[in-house]
Amino acid sequence: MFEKLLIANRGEIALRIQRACRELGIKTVVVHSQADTEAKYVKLADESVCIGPPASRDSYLNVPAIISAAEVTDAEAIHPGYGFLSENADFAERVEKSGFVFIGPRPESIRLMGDKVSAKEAMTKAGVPVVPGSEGALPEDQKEVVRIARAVGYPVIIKAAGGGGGRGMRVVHTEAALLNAVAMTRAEAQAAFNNASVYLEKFLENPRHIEIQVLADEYRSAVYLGERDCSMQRRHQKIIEEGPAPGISRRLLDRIGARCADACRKIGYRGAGTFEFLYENGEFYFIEMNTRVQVEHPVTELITGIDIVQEQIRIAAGEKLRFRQRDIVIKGHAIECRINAEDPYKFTPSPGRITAWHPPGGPGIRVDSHAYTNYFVPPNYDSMIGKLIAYGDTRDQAIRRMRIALSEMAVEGIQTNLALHRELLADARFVSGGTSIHYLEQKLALRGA
Ligand code: MV4
Repeated sequence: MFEKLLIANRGEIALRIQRACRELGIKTVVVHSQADTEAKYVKLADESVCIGPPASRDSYLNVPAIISAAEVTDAEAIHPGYGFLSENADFAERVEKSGFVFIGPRPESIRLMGDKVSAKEAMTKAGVPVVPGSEGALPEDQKEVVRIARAVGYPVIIKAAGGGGGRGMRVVHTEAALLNAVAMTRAEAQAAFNNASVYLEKFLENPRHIEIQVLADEYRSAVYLGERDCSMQRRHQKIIEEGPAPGISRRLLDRIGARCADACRKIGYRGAGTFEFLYENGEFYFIEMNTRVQVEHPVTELITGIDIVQEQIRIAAGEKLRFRQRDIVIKGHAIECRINAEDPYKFTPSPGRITAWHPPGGPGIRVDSHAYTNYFVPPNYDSMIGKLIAYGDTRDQAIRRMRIALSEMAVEGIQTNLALHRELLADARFVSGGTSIHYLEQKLALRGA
């Protein structure tokens, strides 16, 4: 096992990774920007290195500064967390070329999944069901594009190969609108991702977003750790995640999970990963794979009893997976509410000093946060300041525990979305379970009217 690990991230996930390291007996180095110098989790690390000014570009995305910090502190491995450099194949390569271990997949796997066309191709080959659409990237030939869209059937969606997470997409309802939409998406994709490659899919009108968590080791062993339902989102920002996914049969979920684990073995995937699916009318359709630890990983940790961050580190250290599929038992239900420093109605960011921080507690409650009374939420980064996770034997118990936790929790000095969470946990449709990816935005539109 490593003696010392560098954390190339900030906020709650930097603290989460520290905790995993501490339990594994690994010393931690945290790199931080000038905006995060005073944060408690920075002081808590064994060592810290300031790597630049507040702007992410100059600090958390500053590859040479991060590599230098690993060199001067004699760290052996680098954990990228989520966001920032976590899915940057060039970074993973630089880390390894500099003699450090990257806590994550091989750079080739990150690259394969970073290009959504090659990701979809690989998954098709590996037997994972994908959304019907163009075979690979759309050709230049306009007649061909028209023919492909007709064969798929309207509505269709045009997506950028270099996009993902909702960036660079366009829905097309009629043939009249097709070629212009393709040209526009291409131009935007070229500008945003330096990659004009686009592809086409059948547009699913009212799906749910279900994702499968996997772990795979160097030796082609792979397991799936159940699923999460992440349909409660606004503008591609997830707000609530839960697992298991309500109302989907375990038989169907086990079948898709087994396909994902099998795909990991086939492509030689290593580390933690997440297969994203759209789920509609009883069918799963692969859209993307994330090659990092995800914000919502605690949902899976609570229903499987597996520490995903520790397993990431063990896998990167060359250990074999410590469990087979039959050892993985999904037990109970977990719900996560993302706590954001933002206006609960207008969603504008609300950075500043937290004058009072009262986290909840009690049976089945987990709070993953780096915040505390007097913590200053810097304006330079994502507005998420913590996660509230409730576990119960049943979904109903998890909901009741989450409601209590939300009623206990208080944050003063900044605005938060706690009021929105309280409203959603009381929402009859949420309580029934199984709402689509459009539900929250539809509800908010009604609330605004
Ligand atoms: C889709 C889709 C409908 N049909 N693809 C958005 C984020 C990116 N990961 C894929 N996305 C979508 N792809 C087809 N063929 C609808 C979405 C989508 C969405 C997906 C997951 C979670 C939230 C979403 C919100 C709007 C649209």
